[in-house]
Amino acid sequence: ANGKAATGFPDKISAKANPEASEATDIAGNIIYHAKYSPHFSPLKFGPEQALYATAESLRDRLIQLWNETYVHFNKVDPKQTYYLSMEYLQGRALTNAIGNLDLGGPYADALRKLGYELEEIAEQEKDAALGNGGLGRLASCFLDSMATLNLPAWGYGLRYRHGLFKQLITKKGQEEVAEDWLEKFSPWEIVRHDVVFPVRFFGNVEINPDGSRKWVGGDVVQALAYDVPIPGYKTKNTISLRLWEAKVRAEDLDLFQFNEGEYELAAQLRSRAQQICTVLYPGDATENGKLLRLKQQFFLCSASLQDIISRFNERSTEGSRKWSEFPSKVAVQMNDTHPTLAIPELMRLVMDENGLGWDEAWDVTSRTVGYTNHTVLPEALEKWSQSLMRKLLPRHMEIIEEIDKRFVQTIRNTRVDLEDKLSTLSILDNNPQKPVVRMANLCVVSSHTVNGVAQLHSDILKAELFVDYVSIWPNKFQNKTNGITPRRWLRFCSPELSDIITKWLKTDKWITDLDLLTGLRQFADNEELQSEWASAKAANKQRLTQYIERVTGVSIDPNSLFDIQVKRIHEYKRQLMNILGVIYRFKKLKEMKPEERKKTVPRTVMIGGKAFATYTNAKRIVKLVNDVGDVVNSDPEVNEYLKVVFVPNYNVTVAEILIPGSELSQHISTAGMEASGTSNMKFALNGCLIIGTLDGANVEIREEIGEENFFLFGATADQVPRLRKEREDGLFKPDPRFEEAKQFAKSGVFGSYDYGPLLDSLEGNTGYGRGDYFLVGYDFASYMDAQAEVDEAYKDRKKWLMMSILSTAGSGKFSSDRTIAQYAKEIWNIEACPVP
Ligand code: NBG
Repeated sequence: ANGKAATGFPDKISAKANPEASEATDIAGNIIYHAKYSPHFSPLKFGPEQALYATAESLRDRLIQLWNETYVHFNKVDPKQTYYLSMEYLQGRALTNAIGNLDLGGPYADALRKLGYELEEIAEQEKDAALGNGGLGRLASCFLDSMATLNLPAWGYGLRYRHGLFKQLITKKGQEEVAEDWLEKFSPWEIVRHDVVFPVRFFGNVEINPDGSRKWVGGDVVQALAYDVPIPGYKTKNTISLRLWEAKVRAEDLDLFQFNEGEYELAAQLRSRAQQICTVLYPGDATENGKLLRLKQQFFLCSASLQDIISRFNERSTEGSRKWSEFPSKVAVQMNDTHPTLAIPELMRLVMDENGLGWDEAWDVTSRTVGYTNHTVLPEALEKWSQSLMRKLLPRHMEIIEEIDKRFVQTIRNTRVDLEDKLSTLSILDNNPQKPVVRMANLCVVSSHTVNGVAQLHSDILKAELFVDYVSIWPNKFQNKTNGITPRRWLRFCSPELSDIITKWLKTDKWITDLDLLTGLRQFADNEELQSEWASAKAANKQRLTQYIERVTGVSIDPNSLFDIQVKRIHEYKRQLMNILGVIYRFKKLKEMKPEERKKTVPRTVMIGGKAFATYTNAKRIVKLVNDVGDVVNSDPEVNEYLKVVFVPNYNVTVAEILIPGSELSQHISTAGMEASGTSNMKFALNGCLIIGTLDGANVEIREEIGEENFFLFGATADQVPRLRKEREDGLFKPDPRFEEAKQFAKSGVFGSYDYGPLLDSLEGNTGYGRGDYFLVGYDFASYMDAQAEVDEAYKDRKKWLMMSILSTAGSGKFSSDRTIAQYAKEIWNIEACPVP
């Protein structure tokens, strides 16, 4: 804060309740109004935290206004609307985004200055809303931004977890997890809707009525209460909703009799079971552990959302209720991965049991309404639920799933004798007597009108492998929708300097909503003036990152070194281990050099960040290894001028917003065929950061778009992987000497006394430990190191590097989530823009 205001209210500014205030003075007055009259803190103090909450509330007033207008408009026009069902949203901070999308950057900055603060300083007080694990959740958040910006009638539904993704601490032991609490004080961005409450049942049993219809009764009934997080579009009035459900019980569910008897725990049993539902985000990413609570969460999301959707469908009809056959022309439900699959049997149940329709009509309604997006081919991440667990928790849904399966199997038997022997994998129920399960992905494919992958290669793999036989049944069901990212958060707001340069050279800021316009930069890629402006924006971002690293890790890094970054969840298939082995090799070579030789090398700072699933031992060992290598390298006086290694703790959306703009090289080095898409690759490329990567996920398309000469490619291709794994198994693999040398050095004890044997042995062909180098680090290491050498060469040529960097941004237009969402709208949802006048 720049002075006295930090302790008390500036007395020259009078409080104003008007939310539409737009002059800086009026905004300042509105902020003061909230600080004084929103009873969250004791009076008198107006520190940065109070300023944050008051600023957010003043923006919330506007958001509510816009949200209401949008709601009324949608109600009037009654367009077909999409509902995006997702167990995860990684929203990050909201303040800068809201101010930017509402186009109030200038007035808010001025207003805060009048109150003695800088906007950035206030923005930094905000906690991340981290209701997601990684790419899948962040994608959902980018999609919401694009839906609002494109004025689409579309909403997100999710759960209001009390504790989002854990906070990662790095200690001597490696990663430690601490619960995060984004609601510790309160979130200024949510609006509770006390009038939007739906009952959700668990357990109980199915009763058969005299007419043969069925009813689910008994069990526990929990209430779902709606919280709306307004999502403003960029420079449009349209403001949509992320509706998050919270689990509650009614007052009468507390058994006062038992309570008075002193049986407090018994009396409050239902309440405590209800509270558990939204207590924590399920901490899985790509791997899932089946648990009762997780299944409850999934059903809670699906049931509450569908009841809400149906009530809106009826509310918007002039007669108060309308024909069910119209439902699919008014409603599209998109399932973000298999987590919300229960939407299928729940919609069937609601239509049949609560509304009296027959099976055929209900099936027609459901299968024309739901679409499914697949986000992974990793077998361990394809959800399978135990049939007995499902029957216990959701007896009616289990019946419905059995019936869907029976009918599907029957149809195949009648029409496709050639698939008879495939039925054991195609059917929804896996009746293996040892472990009977429901295969959720199969239920999705059978029931959805459309199934899509998230990058071209991934969608091709789905069609050629995972879902190949379904493709022969429904050739037109399968699509590709290459992921995208919002250019607002991931360029305009996180790198304002670079954005201004782009706007200046393109002579328009229309690229912010029409990202293909970036191709206009190509013609200037070797222009010296642009290059020098580009370099200075990059330098400023590197400087900001340098300070951040120093602050959170205590390591001082050289802002003139090459900034090389790999940030994403820690997973063996993403091969952070290959990265750090490469670093170990580089360190060893540097040690062996004479001082004058070292001087000729390109100084590098390697930054690695990401969270490991708490029980994923090898992932945690990788975190530990990176930290140990960093400790040794960074304190080695001979080498640390040329190499630094930093583990960036607690990687999240906010940290990404600092890292990505400051990066020059980023690593997307998964074993080909395993990363469905990746989305940080798009963020880095958009920010002019070059990629070293394999032909995997969206890398393939990024390389196509920005030009192969601007991409450092290495590694096996997806189609070679099965053969290479086999050769590795059969002992036919001849390792590159560099690979052996790096492993030996890692094992030698130079990096401390921790036993890295089990981790490094996973890279061996056939030891009892790992999986015989399943991820092919050994095979790809040689070409990886060659590509890294190319990187060093390219970096020495400053002009060339800058040109490549500009071309990278120029070629990133395709990866706007506006493009992705426009395609979903047209090719899957069949919805149209509905702009608020
Ligand atoms: C992840 C993939 C990523 C992809 C995101 C978003 C899951 C299950 N999948 O490659 O691993 O970019 O989804 O589509 O989290």
